[in-house]
Amino acid sequence: MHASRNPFVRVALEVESALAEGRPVVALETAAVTHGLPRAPLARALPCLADDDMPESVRECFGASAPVHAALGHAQAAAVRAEGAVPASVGMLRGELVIGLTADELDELATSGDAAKMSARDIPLVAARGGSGGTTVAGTLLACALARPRPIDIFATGGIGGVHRGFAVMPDVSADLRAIRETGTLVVTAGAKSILDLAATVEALDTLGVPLVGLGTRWFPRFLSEGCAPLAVNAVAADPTDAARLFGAHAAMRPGAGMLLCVPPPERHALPAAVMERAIEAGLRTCEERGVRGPEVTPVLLGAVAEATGGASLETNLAVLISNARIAARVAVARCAT
Ligand code: PSU
Ligand code: MN
Repeated sequence: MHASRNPFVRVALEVESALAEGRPVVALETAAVTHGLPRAPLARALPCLADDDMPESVRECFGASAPVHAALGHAQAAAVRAEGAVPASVGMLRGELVIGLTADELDELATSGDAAKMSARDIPLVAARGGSGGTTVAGTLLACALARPRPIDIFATGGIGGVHRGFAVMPDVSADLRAIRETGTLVVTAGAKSILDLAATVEALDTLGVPLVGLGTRWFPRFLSEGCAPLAVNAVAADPTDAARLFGAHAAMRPGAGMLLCVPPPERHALPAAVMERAIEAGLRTCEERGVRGPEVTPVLLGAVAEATGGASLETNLAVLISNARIAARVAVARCAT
């Protein structure tokens, strides 16, 4: 008797074979593609593409006419491949949760006019209606758990959701936090998005018992800003191989629980903290004026911050999303080698 297939889930053959053979796989979210980035080409060349060590295959994704949200999806997948791992971009197309979107499918998702922003709770609802959507961290973690023949245990994002500022008045806490606790996957992230209350977010992760590992840092990073929040991580990984070692012990002893690998933004591309903070305050005012609530808060804030920094935060966000995909792939490769 063979296991029954889930009619709502499709695992790409390439991803399925890699999982079956114990080769490295990295899951990638698509809420940044569908809801986190502008749907137009960049106004100027992306600075991180000029880095010496940037793979040519990643550079090629950002043609002059390519809308940046679609380019990012391709670039993250190319970044994972360049490190020798298989990318599993996650998204829903016409009611089917796809784990391992092809380049054409990524374009279909990027150009879909009514893609939903899907956290875990939304995925079955959108599936039942035959809809399409991008997955948040929580949504992508659900896909990691549903992957066959075994779950995907490494995943890259830009910055996780968390506890929003002003939560005493409006308790907006991202479902990402609980999903990380409940899924046995390593999440590679530049800390939590600094549009949040980072101290409260770290406290919430502490309560949930999610271990924070810093890659070459003792402190929780500040997403796109340089410098660190004065919030200590629980362990420091010297390099991706060391991170794989720490995660290996975690996975063996706490199966079914997640871990965060906190990676500061690439130094050359990080924003001065004061610039970022002013932009976030402007963004929070925009949300207040427009009465933005719920899942719209994060995309509106990110957009307002990009506007207030003249596009600089967008460039840093892209650098972080690409860099985290590469680092996640290095950890996945190291994990499979041991
Ligand atoms: N990282 C980014 N850009 C993004 C996100 C992460 O650099 O747009 C997305 C992730 O999908 C994350 C979501 O799960 O923002 C958080 O949304 P919310 O605060 O509504 O849970
Ligand atoms: Mn929220």
